[in-house]
Amino acid sequence: PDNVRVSYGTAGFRGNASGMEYVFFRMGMLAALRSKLKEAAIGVMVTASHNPEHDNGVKLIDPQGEMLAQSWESLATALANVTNDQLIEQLKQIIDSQKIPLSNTSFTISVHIGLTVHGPSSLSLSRAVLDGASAFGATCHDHGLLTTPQLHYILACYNGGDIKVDEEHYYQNYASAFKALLNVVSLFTSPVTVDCANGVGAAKLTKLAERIGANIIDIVVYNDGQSGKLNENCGADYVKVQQRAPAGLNMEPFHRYASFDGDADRLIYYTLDSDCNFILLDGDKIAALFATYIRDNLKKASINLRLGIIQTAYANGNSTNFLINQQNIEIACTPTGVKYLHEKALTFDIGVYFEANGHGTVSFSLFYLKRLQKGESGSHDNSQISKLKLFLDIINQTVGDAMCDLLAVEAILQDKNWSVKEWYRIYTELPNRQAKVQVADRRIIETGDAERKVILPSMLQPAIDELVRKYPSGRSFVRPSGTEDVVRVYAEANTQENADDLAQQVSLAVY
Ligand code: NG1
Ligand code: ZN
Repeated sequence: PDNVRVSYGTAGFRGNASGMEYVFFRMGMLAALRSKLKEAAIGVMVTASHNPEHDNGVKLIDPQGEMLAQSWESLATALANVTNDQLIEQLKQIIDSQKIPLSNTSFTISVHIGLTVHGPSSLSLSRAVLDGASAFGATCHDHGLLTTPQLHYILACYNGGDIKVDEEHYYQNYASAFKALLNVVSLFTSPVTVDCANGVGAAKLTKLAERIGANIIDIVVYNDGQSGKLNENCGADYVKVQQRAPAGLNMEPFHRYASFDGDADRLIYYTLDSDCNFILLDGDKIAALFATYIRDNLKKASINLRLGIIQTAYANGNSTNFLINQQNIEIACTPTGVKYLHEKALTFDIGVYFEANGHGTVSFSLFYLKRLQKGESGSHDNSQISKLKLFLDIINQTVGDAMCDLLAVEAILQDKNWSVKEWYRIYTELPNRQAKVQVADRRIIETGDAERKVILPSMLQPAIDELVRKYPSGRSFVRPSGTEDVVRVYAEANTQENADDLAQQVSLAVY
């Protein structure tokens, strides 16, 4: 449509599902072209992640399971926005500018597709992707329902030479890795309840839990989609932003609860303390748990490597203080969007990266693997090294994966003999608030310093600074959302009242 402009953002294209077929069709074409260029299979995921049921989205996955290269995001945007009359010309332009060898027939174009919802709109959108890819003669592998990280995993295995890889392979791989690690640590005693946001994660987590065995881990699936709506009053985004449990969940103090988002790439934990206060253990706390666990085991094994945690501006100020000042761990901050965190993580031997909303994973360098192998053949006690090697196997390094991250958290807590109480007490979060403001054009706001400062309009940052000064431990920033037509506001301060107040004041300044 003439008056509609879409753009490939941090989550690909996302929006109201109706009338979006043309975008999905064109992304099928683009995936086929990219496959030809890379001589490797490309993935296309159809999902609206944590967004409401009426939305949908599409994103491309590069050969090793990583996000689409940034240089191609603008090609995706250009292709999605031309009129039908201009489509062929735009495709030709991409083929010429990228030097895509279409006449070379020695490689068969291959596109893998997954989706997270099985409704009519989702099916017709994934059909549009298949049609677009087939238009370039692609062999399409339609995997049907998958979590987003499962498609990333399958694609990486496929391009690594395992062309028979399927969903079952994923369960076998992570279930056996988890069982192997638990042979080294101890057995479970208490269940973990997982809110699956009424999304695809419910069925997939049930399968994974079956492969592991109920005698090893007791996973109780909540919000399996039988009665509730996708992402409605539930799921990781709801719990994180609202700072409350999913609707209807009866919680008991110090039990472990977790939430996935709709496509199971985000994970957060929560519990109640003895006074029944709601306690959130978000991406920051998961990152702190992973990083300190890896660091402690490396230390015991006398291996000295560069470990870093990558955060965004949304990381709680007290998590950053704890990691830098008490744990002496190196921290880097990037703009929002996993691709930026992932890229930065690769500059460390071990890069632990999480967005506060629970999306994250760990990247291990080849150098790290070599050091582990060397350490293993060395003379000293190598139980730490085998733990580290087994821990590595339960991490999905391609992308943040709620199921794998859940197994990793559970394994670490077991190994440390920690309940959720010891975990949440490693530091206390500063009270915080997220808000959003509807403005005429969110793009007039430009940010710098990893989104921690507003550059334009020039009078906004001084106004924020002045407000922040009024609140002890105050911090606040604003940025245009990459997935919604809003400006997001974040504030933290010494008390919840102050954090709420600051968020409101800053929202007014934006407005
Ligand atoms: P935007 O809408 O740009 O804030 C949200 C999340 C990101 C990321 C993307 C993709 C927050 C504050 N923002 O982006 O971290 O996960 O969605 O899904 O959680
Ligand atoms: Zn998601």
